[in-house]
Amino acid sequence: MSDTRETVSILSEEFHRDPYRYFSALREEHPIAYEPELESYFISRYDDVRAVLKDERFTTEPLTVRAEPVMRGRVLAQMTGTEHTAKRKIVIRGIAGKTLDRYAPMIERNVEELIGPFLPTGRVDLVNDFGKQFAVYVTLDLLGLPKDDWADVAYWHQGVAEFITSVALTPERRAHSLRCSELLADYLLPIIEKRRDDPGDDYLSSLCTAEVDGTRMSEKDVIALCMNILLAATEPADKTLAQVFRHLIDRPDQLEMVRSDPALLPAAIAETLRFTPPVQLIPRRCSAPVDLSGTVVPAGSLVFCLIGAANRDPSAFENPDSFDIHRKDLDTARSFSAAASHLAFGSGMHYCVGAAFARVEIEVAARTLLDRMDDLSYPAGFSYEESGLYTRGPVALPLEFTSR
Ligand code: 2IO
Repeated sequence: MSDTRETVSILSEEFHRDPYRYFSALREEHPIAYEPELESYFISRYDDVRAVLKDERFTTEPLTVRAEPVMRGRVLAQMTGTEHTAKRKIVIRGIAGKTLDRYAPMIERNVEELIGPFLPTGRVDLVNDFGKQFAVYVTLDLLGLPKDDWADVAYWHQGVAEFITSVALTPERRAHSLRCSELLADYLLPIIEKRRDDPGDDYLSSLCTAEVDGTRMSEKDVIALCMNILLAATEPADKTLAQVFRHLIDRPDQLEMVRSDPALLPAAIAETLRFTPPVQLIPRRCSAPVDLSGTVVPAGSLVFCLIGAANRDPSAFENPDSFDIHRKDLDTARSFSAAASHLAFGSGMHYCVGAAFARVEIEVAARTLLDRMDDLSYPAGFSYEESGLYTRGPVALPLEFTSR
């Protein structure tokens, strides 16, 4: 074991600016790195991260303080045993398999509506003019919630996400997040009450009426699940979409291949998730002493999996720092399932329930946008910047294009 400060502190400005620069040194020299200020271990090797995520001695207990207060109850990832199996099945039913196809037209409509005003101008910031609103729109439509209040929902989502993804929160920001969570719950409650009494054929209604052990979930349980879905569907979506465009624009040959064969888009999305995963940290609590790469992680330790580092481990992916939609070690067909080789959706029993939906969402959005926008480039003088340690994505992605 070693101190992260021997290479770079996870909390330093340099690491935040470009964590990818430090991943090889972490993997090679400090694979189990202790960060004293966070009293946590950071795990960077692919095999170790995979082992942690698949090993139930590493529990999701950290979510009791990180998520539960703003989710107003337990999220799916906190559950185990029969409760977990039953509720995971309820959640997955509406967002996987055959039902998925019916969301494609909805996603396409949202893209057309939101990109429309920018087409005549030939300019759009894919994150701030489009992506953030797009992510909220699709989530609201997915749940069957009205879109009139999208700006409020986006604001509350932001506050709640800040709580879940922070490494340190001031008391003021903490209070703000809790207030956002309360307002979001106040907004959802009457809608949930109505759907319980008078269900439609929407996803939220199915959550409201689904039975666990022969009885419906409590209102509180539905609120928490709904908040969980809202957060998990919205927070990574605009980041992933913007990264797909960035990686392709930066590699015109690969952009051209995707344009001439849109069937390559899933591979481009999977490679984007490997190369720049939107969720960079996954926390666990170690319930027993466990040996990882020759270091014993003591029982009770807080552990963070560095997903971005694991996804660029040369022991798992050849030439890991190059973006290549044709890479052989990233079986696209499996990349949105629990058999994925990249770790962007986690691994093991809490593997992302929304992975298949995410694929459809990003694929339809990217295809529709590519159809509308030709000759993609950045405005003169643009300098790229990312932010976020937990969830991470472009601060902005201003594009110039020819409208089609
Ligand atoms: C919502 C971090 C956006 C999840 C989370 C508290 C639990 C869980 C995740 C992802 C993505 C979010 N954790 N989704 O990492 O549901």
